[in-house]
Amino acid sequence: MATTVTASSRRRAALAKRVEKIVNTTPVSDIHTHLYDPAFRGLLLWGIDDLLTYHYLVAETFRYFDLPFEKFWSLSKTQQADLIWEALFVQHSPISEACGGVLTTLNLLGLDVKKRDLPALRRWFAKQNPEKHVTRCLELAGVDRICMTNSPFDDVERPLWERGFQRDERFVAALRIDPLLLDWPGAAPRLAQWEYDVGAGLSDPVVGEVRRFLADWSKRIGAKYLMVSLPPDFKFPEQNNCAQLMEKAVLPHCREFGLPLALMLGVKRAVNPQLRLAGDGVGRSDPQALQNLCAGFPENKFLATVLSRENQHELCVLARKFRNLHVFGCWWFTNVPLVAEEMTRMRLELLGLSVTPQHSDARVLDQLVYKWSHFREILSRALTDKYVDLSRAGWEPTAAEIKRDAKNLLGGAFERFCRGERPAPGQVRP
Ligand code: HDL
Ligand code: ZN
Repeated sequence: MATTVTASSRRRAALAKRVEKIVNTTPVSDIHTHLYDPAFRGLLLWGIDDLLTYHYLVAETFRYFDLPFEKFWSLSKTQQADLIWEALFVQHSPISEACGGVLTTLNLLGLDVKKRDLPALRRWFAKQNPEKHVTRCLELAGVDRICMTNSPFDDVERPLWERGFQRDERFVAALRIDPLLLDWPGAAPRLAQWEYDVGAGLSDPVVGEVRRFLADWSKRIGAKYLMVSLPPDFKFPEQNNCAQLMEKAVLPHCREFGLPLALMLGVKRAVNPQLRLAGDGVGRSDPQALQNLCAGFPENKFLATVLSRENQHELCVLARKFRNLHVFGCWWFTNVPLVAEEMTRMRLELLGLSVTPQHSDARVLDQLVYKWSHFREILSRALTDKYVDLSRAGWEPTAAEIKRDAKNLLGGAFERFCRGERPAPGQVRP
């Protein structure tokens, strides 16, 4: 018995090594981030102080001190980073995912973290060339395509798109439309200001102008998909502006342009407004709304991720029912090893390879390095276990098949879903 166990554990170890090597060398399409083309200059965050003042760490830091929120916000970024470093890395071990991620990134950048020398870290980053640092982080993370989050309602970002700039082809645009759907009374006057003939109502001519707005911006940025984050109580169909605009303007626009609509469900905005970007929370969504959309609009393609751990299984089962639904990412509060591992295994076991198990949601360039390093470990473990299960039935995956599967999961399935391709019967995709 001992001999058999040793032989099978040796086989597993050999397979694990092969899978890990393939997963680690398969380039990733990161399908949702808050990073920006370097042409956006200051909007692209990078370096140690941006890493430390990431809103995940801000939220965690406030748990360790009674500093008034407004006092913290009045500090400079460096002063905020000093407080965060002291609280989360010096006075306590940085064991949370967001803190550990900072150390993974610094370590993979070749920096010595055991000295706990923040000034020395700052000196290193201060010497980096921004353009070269972009390439270094992408190469270290193994990411060759980044989807941005682009909003015409962002007053800093909009003028840059209106002026036009030389695109970095590694950065792909996605059209974010939360204000349009979630705050129509606030969005309508802005569209009117941009010379779209809209009043507050949703008459046919107004809907036509909203579609012109969506068409103009989809073309201007070369949108890969449209996206919106939605509250836990999102219902569809519904007699409200959100559902009406989605049905009458957004979905027809997506069909006309052949673009997926990404629905990010379950976010409770401003649960604690004093935390600003760090103040959002999570709520359980009603999967019926997504079911109604997928069933009611079979010609539309829906990308979906949900924020509540409790919704993950329902989302996978829904994707089994609707081939126009593509599940993606361990979003935000689910992007911690315990939950991400559970979600990834659930998805492989319920959806096979027709899923995009992760996106980074990175807000700081350097985060790509840790977010993809941590997830690749999870994916390699889960994939290896699935291949071991297959090998027990005599099915040994070839290296080419493992490469094909990894490519699928790290962006290939997403690209095919966006193109709307489905292999003809008997045609095996590369
Ligand atoms: O709405 C979103 O796209 C979320 O990802 C929020 O931006 C959130 O603040 C975040 O960064 N999550 O990781
Ligand atoms: Zn996001």
